[in-house]
Amino acid sequence: MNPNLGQDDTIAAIATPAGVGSIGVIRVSGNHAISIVSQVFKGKLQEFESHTVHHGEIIDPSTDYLIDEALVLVMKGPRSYTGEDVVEIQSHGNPALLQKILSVLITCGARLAQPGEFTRRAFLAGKMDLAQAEAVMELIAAQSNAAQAMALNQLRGKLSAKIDSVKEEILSLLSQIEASIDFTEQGIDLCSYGEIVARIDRPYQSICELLSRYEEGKQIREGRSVVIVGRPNVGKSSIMNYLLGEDRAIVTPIPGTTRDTLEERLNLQGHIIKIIDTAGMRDTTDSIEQEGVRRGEGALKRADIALFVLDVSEPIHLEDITLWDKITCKKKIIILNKIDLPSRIYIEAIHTKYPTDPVVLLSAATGEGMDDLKNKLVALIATKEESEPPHISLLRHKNALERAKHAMNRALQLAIEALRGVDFVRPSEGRGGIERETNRPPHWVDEFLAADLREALDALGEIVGKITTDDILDQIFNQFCIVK
Ligand SMILES: Nc1nc2c(ncn2[C@@H]2O[C@H](COP(=O)(O)OP(=O)(O)OP(=O)(O)O)[C@@H](O)[C@H]2O)c(=O)[nH]1
Ligand SMILES: [Mg+2]
Repeated sequence: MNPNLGQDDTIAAIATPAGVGSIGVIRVSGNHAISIVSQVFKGKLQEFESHTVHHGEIIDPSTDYLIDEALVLVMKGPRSYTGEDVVEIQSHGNPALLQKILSVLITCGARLAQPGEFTRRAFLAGKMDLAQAEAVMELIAAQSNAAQAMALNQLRGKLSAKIDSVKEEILSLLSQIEASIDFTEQGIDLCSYGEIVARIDRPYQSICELLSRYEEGKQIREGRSVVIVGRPNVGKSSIMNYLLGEDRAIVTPIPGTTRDTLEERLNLQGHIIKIIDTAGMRDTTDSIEQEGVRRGEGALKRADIALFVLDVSEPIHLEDITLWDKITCKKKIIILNKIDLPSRIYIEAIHTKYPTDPVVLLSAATGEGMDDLKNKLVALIATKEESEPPHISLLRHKNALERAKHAMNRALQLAIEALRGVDFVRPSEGRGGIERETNRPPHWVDEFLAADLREALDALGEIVGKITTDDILDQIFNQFCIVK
């Protein structure tokens, strides 16, 4: 944020999207929000109770000119989004009118809000942590039900709660190790290395679990990519067109019609997917087609889900089998297309050969089997947002978790080595028990362990914003739309 712009300023912005609407909302936040709006609103705003709505006239105080009739909502801090006094003006949704009200408010002492400044203030006031603030932006941008559910979970603190519980475990171990360091001279052990290993491993596993959900979280956020592959002429482009409901790709009876990959976005029962049609895969000497096949193979490698299309009206080709071996994505559907024609494939054999992959009998010509294809596709895409642990979908969170994971792994390896060392020099029975202080690894082991645990805590703290620099805050909040 521009360092010349003060945190104490009262800020204002139009909250509703650009364009004409039946109503438009202007939001004002800051210590002087009520006194500034009082100058443009005819009515005793100062005396209104918090969280009440009032009808009145909005005027230009320099001329007394009536601008509009509006509803005004008063929310006094700290019980407001930003924690400060907030006033919202609901006027008619004419963009010129809204601009006029905004400029009058600015003349009266408000400042135009920077992108993300309302949410930044909410974060600085402790109304939400950083992961929740980011969730506000994610929720505004979410394009599918699943992405909305994921952002809402994050906003409601599910990710933050998980991070906090992992931090709590690490912190309690760290404080015990630090106490151990202080008592080393007296030969007092506060916990054994066996226990330390177990207590590092638990949060370490939780971090790994969170990281393992990143790819899926990213796919939910950005939409999954679904690639249609098969040898030439099996009906890939026809399937793409049917799913899109339009003649997007060229379809002809000539094998090798599609030359380039073709991408479109599609909303399938509330799930956004990126569907990609590819050139038919075959060995060819045509250099344009070769490039098309190469691009198709690249799309197949990057895709989350593959739709592998076979033509039932022809026997299985060698090209079908070669292509099958190239499909490495975990999720796939086998489509047996052209079932309106006499079948020359023994369908049972497909089920037997690929027992775990869903198979759809389809006709892109008549539409038969399309609902089955959509349902099977949605079943592959759908995730249970309530399941543990929460998804992470932002690169910033992934990077921080990776740093935490490395630090925890270092600590884990060191603790395991220390544990082995104690076992190797265990004194013989019957000589007064185990003299642990003489067999303990050197004191620096505990100091290194403490340093690694602290590093992991710092990295986790960055996610929820306990340890954050102004630069990081700028990077995050600058991505917001102004009014949030
Ligand atoms: N009878 C019948 N014909 C189909 C069906 N699906 C596609 N076709 C026909 O099969 C031919 C090839 O269809 P496309 O959709 O172009 O096949 P493609 O796999 O995209 O082919 P390339 O782009 O060459 O790789 C066209 O003549 C389609 O009309 C189907 O379900 N039944
Ligand atoms: Mg095609």
